[in-house]
Amino acid sequence: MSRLVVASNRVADLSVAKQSGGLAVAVGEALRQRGGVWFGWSGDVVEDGEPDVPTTTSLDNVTTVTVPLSRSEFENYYHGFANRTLWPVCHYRLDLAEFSNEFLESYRHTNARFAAEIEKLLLPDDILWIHDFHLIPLGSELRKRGVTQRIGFFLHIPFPPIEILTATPEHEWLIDSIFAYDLVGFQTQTDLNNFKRYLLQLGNTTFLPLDRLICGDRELTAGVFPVGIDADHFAEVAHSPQSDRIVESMKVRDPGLALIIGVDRLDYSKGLPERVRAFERLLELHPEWRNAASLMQVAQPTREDVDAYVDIREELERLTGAINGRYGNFDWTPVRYINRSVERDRLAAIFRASRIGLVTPVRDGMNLVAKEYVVAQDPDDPGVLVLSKFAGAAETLTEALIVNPFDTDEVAEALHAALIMHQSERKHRNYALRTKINNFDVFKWQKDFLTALEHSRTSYLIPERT
Ligand code: GDG
Repeated sequence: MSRLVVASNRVADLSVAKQSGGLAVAVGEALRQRGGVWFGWSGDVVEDGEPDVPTTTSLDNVTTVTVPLSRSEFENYYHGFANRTLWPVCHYRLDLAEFSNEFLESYRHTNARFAAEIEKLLLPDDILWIHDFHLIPLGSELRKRGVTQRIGFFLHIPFPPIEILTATPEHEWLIDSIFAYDLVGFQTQTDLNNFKRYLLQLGNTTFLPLDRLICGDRELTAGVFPVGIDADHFAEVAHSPQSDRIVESMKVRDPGLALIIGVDRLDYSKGLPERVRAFERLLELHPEWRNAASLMQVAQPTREDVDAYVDIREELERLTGAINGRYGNFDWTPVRYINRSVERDRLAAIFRASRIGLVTPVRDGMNLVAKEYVVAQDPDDPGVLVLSKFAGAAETLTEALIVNPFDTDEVAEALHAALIMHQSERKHRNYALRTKINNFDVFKWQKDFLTALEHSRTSYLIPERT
């Protein structure tokens, strides 16, 4: 088995990976099985003139190598091209996208710098797995340096339709750089179709069966690899003695209250204002839920240096305040808004105690919260998942109540339907969803991607190996 080299924006601490979620566990497991290196940003920013040497730590056969960003890289590469250009473009939000040559140059330059660092770590038989929008051109930068090993790329966020992508200056360069990879993976068929439609319209790609794509002298395999969760572990945490205690104390504190739970980074892609409006509409259309149902929204702060994130936070706080002022009373708070991170164990217990998991992004690559909510339920008396059709997860989780997050009335009616749903239907839906989530967990995702990468045809094989 080849050694694995992973590159992603951030690197998980492998000694505590279980706490940080499934992705870190799955990548960690692949690295431990094969031995290898995990490369990424340390999270530190160094000022001009300060040393920016990599930090290396090793645990058994896995080494993590992290580098700081310079102040200018942090502003222009990370908070610039990644967060202010690519993130909004890939979430269909051209209105929020900022285009600047300085951002683009820094994005290219930082990826080139990372490539130089990674090249030093490589052995001839390694395979490389690069993650997400921060690092799209990393593969082509590695190729420029003569790297011939197999390289795969996985995009965690949506691939937008051509009509949106072509508004991005230098989009041809960006997409062309994907052809440096041997395998490119997307979350959904929609994303893969968007990618292929872009290539079709640009007209310089030959399409072969099994999504093999030829452009110039390069061959690339494209595929759909929906990311999953560590389902067994999350279900276990949700049913631990500590969770039992949390669930019990929540019942004692608010007897009979139907809790609707939302958990998201406070990001404009997650549809949070739309969600609060839909809950308010539920109270208008079905007043029997006043004093009887509450929306609990955990909104972990994120990217607070970017204006659009300040705006979304203010809008959410305004809406929450207004609805609580209008409907709340001494005994009942309609919306409980928690603007900080909650520990993972507690989250699992809160999911289990909630009658509805409300996951209504206006655009989302996959959405892992939807999957976590389902497996945290008590299979004999489960809650209901209400899921946006614009989450990648909706492509497979078809037994959820699928809604259009922009249609306030539709979401409100879905909430009502979920709240009155008979136990037998809830069990039936939960069983079907749980089976899919268990069968396609994060370990299968990791294995499927790496197997496909190892079997991908590549025009970069070192001559003596072909
Ligand atoms: C990107 C794509 C894709 C959230 N709040 C807290 C907390 N969380 C955890 C959740 C979940 C994770 O963070 C969020 O994952 P999502 O999938 O929902 O969203 P993104 O962060 O946007 O991730 C997304 C994903 O990559 C994987 O490919 O699904 O579409 O955008 O695990 O539970 N965890 C804790 N406290 C919180 O307050 N501990």
